[in-house]
Amino acid sequence: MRNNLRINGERLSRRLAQLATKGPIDGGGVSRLALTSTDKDGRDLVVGWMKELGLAVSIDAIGNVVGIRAGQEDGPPVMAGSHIDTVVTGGRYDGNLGVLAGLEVMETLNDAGIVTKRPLAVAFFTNEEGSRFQPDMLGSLVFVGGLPLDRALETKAIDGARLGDELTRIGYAGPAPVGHPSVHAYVELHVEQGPVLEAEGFTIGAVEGVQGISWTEFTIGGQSNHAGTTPMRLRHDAGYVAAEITAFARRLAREIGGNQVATVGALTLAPNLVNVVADKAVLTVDLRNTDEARLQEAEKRLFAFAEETAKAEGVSLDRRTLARFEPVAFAPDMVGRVEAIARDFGLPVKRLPSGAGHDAQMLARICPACMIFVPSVKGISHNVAEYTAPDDLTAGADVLLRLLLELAE
Ligand code: HGY
Ligand code: MN
Ligand code: MN
Repeated sequence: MRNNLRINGERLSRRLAQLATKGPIDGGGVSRLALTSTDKDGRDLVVGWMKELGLAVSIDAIGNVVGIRAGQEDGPPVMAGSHIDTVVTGGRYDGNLGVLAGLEVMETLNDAGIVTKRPLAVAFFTNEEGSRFQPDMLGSLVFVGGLPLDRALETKAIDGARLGDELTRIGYAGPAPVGHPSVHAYVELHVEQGPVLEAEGFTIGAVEGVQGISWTEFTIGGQSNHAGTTPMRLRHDAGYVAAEITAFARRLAREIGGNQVATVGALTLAPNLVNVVADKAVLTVDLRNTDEARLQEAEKRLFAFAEETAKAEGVSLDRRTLARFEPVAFAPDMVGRVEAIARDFGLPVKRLPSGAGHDAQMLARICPACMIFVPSVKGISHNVAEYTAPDDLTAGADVLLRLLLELAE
């Protein structure tokens, strides 16, 4: 009976569409930055669904929300989860799919009258995206004891807000303690957000791990001056140094090759005027690689270049690490199960690393964890055009259902 159990794809797609009405933006995307009022709206909707499904909902002191479905026995739950905060130009699947597919599994089990031996849980973690508050995966990092709660609460947003104040403002500073809760195993269903599965004709990704992430913020202090009267040899142009670092990051990724990626996603100049030499520049550099040694080499070369260029231009240079996570490998036997279950369902499946960071990489610190990917059309994500076909959503959620049932027995 259990082997024939499948989720209700219609119902899953309906929930995804409903959640996407919280913070909707043109083009069918979503803007639900962590701990904003739209994040609260999304949280309230999902918590309401958790309660409707009979889950015992707990909210911890960093705003992580866990809905528990009782098993025949007590003990650490088998958890499905992800995040419902998005980037400003977000799609409706990134993170949301993993949480709503977890709910769909619960409802499917409710409909079938199945009670698993171990308890099951569905979780969403605070500030996975790391767009508003850094680092990314902040909530799950606190959940596993990787970041002290009081430090996390003091985190300042890019808009200046204090994380703890925002948590209180939206009513999600919960009573549950944080740090090392017991979880039996963790499975996260997520859209690939890259081009591999679609390009190679696979439906399921058995994710072997997550690549290393290095986020650095550079602050450059120059001298504002008249754009017309100041000879080039007398300039201390913060904007020029920021541009050099940006171009260098691209060259660096090309030279290192392999999986190396480099992104300057945020760049602000001051006073940001057409006829004034910039006296201040703030930019972020996102470096990633599946190989830790290569990632360290990339950081070393970037920092050396930035320092040299700043010195030659006679500007000051400060550097701040916003996030730094080494590559993580998922539990090999669980990766193997994702692959075997996909094959069982007749779904073409491929093993691959994750280019994006995920809460699963934090849960892997306290329990066996793995991820299931489904294809992203044209590999697009962090973009309103993010899309995954309903059949692929359903296929991924069916693999999640089967794996959770196995782990919960
Ligand atoms: O940046 C990331 O990889 C994720 O979207 N937080
Ligand atoms: Mn995500
Ligand atoms: Mn994301």
